[in-house]
Amino acid sequence: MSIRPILIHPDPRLKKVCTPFEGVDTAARKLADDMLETMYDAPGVGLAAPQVGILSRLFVMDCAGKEETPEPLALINPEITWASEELNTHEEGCLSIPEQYEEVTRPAEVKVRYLNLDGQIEERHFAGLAATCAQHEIDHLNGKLFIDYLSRIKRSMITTRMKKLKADRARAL
Ligand code: GNR
Ligand code: NI
Repeated sequence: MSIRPILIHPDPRLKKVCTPFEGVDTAARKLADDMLETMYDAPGVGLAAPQVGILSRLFVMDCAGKEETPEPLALINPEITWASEELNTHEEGCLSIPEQYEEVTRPAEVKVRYLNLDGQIEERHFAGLAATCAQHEIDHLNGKLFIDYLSRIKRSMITTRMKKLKADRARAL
């Protein structure tokens, strides 16, 4: 297992529509393992493949509470098969947009169908933080970031901050 560097917005790779997997092989399992390690190290509750520069339809998540048993999940070719009418507003953050938090409104509950690491079809029902997280991750696979739900002015302020952060980090190298 290894920790992979997380891309910071703005980056053209975070704007791409990712490609589905044709099947689940060792390379996919290794990528999922690395992404889980990278996510726990960050730390975060989710991580999508494009955030580590891989433009494939895979994300990992673990929304178990601090005192609960960890529940690592890897979802390949995920699709939302049902979304509740009821909406939920949650403060979101993103490992590709460090330290910026804003409220986003999304369906409160979703069902997601996907392939697990054994290549079998599974479907899960998510609510609460897990529902928000799964939708945030699927957005990443479609080149969409949570700041795309904000006003242009908020989005451009955040983008300016991130450009500065990237410049500072590059200078520190
Ligand atoms: O760690 C994360 N926390 C989070 C909080 C609220 C809504 C979404 C998220 S996902 C984020 C990790 C991340 O950037 N995943 O793409
Ligand atoms: Ni994110």
